[in-house]
Parts: sequence; C-alpha cells; structure tokens
Amino acid sequence: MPQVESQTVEELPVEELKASLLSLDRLAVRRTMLAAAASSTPVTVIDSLVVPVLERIGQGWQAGEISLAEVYMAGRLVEETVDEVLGAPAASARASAAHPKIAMCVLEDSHGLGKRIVSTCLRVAGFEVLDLGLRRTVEDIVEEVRAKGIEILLVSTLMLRAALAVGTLTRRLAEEDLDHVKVVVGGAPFRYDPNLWREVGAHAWGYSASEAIEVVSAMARA
Ligand code: B12
Repeated sequence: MPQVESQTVEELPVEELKASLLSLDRLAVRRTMLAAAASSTPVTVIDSLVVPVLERIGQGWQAGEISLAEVYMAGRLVEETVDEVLGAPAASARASAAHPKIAMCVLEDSHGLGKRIVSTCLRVAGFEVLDLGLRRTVEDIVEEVRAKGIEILLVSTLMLRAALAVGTLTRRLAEEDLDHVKVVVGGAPFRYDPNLWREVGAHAWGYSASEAIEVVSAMARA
C-alpha cells in the first residue's frame, strides 16, 4: 500500500476537494490542498489528489453531469493554489552547467495545467526549465529548439490530435539534424494508450509529475 508519511494515498480528501471545486469554494479548495500537502509530499498531493479529482470532474463532463464551465473553473481554482502547494523552487534550481538544457511546451492545445505542474516540480527538484508556452506549432518548436540549443524537450499534450502531432515534431527534428534532442511526452492521450509515445517517436514518456522528475534525472545522468 503506498504510504506518504502520515497519510495514505487512499486517505487523501478526494471527495472533499471535488465538492469544493464544484461549489467554487475557493477558500475550501486552498485549505484542503494545503492541509493535504502538510501531511504528505507536494508531488503526491498533485499526482494522487489533484490530478485524479480533475479526471473525475472530466469524466462527469463526458457523462453530461458537469458543465464545461465547471470543468474550466475547477482548473482555474487549482491553478490559483498549485504554486503554493509546490512551494517556491529552491535557490539552487538555477541553470547548472552539469544539467542539459531543458524546455517544456504544450503542443497545439491550451490545457496548461500539466505543463505548469510538471515544470514547477522539475524546478523544485533542481532543474531549470525554459517555458516555451501553450498552443505552439511543430514549426515553432523546431525553431525554438534550434535557436535555444535545447537538449531535453518536454511536450505536454491533452488532446489526441496534439499527441499525434508529436509524430510530426520528431520527424521534423530528425530532418533538421536535431535528432539528438530527447523528446519526453506526457498528458491524457499517453495515459490512455501506453504505446502511443513509441508510435510518435518520443524517447520517453511520464505518467505523472514524479515520473517526469525520474525520466529527466535519468537523462541528465546519462
Ligand atoms: C481541465 C480540463 C479542461 C480545462 C483546461 C484548463 C487549463 N487551464 O488547463 C478547459 C475547460 C479549458 C478545457 C477545455 C477543453 N477540453 Co479539456 N479537459 C480538462 C480535464 C478535465 C483535466 C485536464 C487537467 O488539467 N488535468 C490536470 C493536470 C495537472 O493533469 P495532466 O495535464 O494530465 O498532467 C499530469 C500528467 O498527465 C503528467 N503530464 C502532463 N504533461 C506532461 C508532460 C510530460 C513531458 C510528462 C513527463 C508528464 C506530463 O503530469 C501532470 C501532473 O501529474 C481533461 C480530462 C483528462 N483526463 O485529462 C479534459 C480533456 C483533456 N479535455 C478535452 C476536450 C475535448 C476539451 C475541449 C475541446 C472541450 C470543448 N469542447 O471546448 C477544450 C479544448 C481546449 C483547447 N483547445 O486546448 C478532452 C480531450 C479528448 C481528446 N480525445 O482529445 C479531455 C481528455 C476530456 C475528455 N475525456 O473528453 N479542458
């Protein structure tokens, strides 16, 4: 059974957070997330509380029980508190000559919460991550990678169409002699289909923010 200091993952207040988000109770959302973070680790709160709650809300929307406006507001309320839960990145989280140059973007779509959380967690873990933003096209990214000398590119995609565009991205990087760049992917389509990352030519994928840290740490050591 996964154990997170004094609280097990099963004890995290999933229903409480979901109810607070759906009733737009900003103070209760903040209180619940910060209380959970105080008795477990910030990354666990994200991976085992916040992401599953947003997923449940998304399923409620698919089932026609929750409106898109409620999904939107839930995302916004989480965004308001997420940096506080994760804490400020350590002063040591600066560019280190020993670290490869890392960047993160959202390809094509506008679901920005995963990028924000993963890049903050990487910064907390001591990596500097250049933010290439949301709704980027394949050609934008190829240009940024070349201009900025990126060595590890993290791509977050939440829509299937965008996940498939990673295939075009890896092909274009190879055509431009940038195939030494390691492409790491994550987001809902890769969670639904565990073979998709290989099919689109990525070097690795991560299920969660903690897996993103593991993958990047292994690449930085290699
Ligand atoms: C919240 C949400 C929204 C919010 C976005 C708020 C925001 N600021 O981001 C709003 C309401 C705006 C929205 C809009 C839409 N959405 Co929406 N949305 C969601 C929902 C419910 C949760 C996404 C989320 O924020 N999760 C929380 C974050 C933290 O989780 P995450 O992004 O998955 O990130 C975690 C991991 O995946 C991983 N990770 C993420 N990226 C990366 C990258 C790397 C490199 C690594 C290693 C790891 C990693 O680490 C993170 C932390 O653990 C999902 C459902 C789902 N299952 O994901 C649908 C979902 C993504 N949306 C969907 C759709 C269809 C839409 C809309 C088209 C709806 C519409 N009709 O307008 C629009 C499109 C907007 C656009 N053009 O981008 C679909 C996509 C389906 C598909 N096949 O493409 C989903 C899957 C819902 C569904 N099941 O139908 N959405």
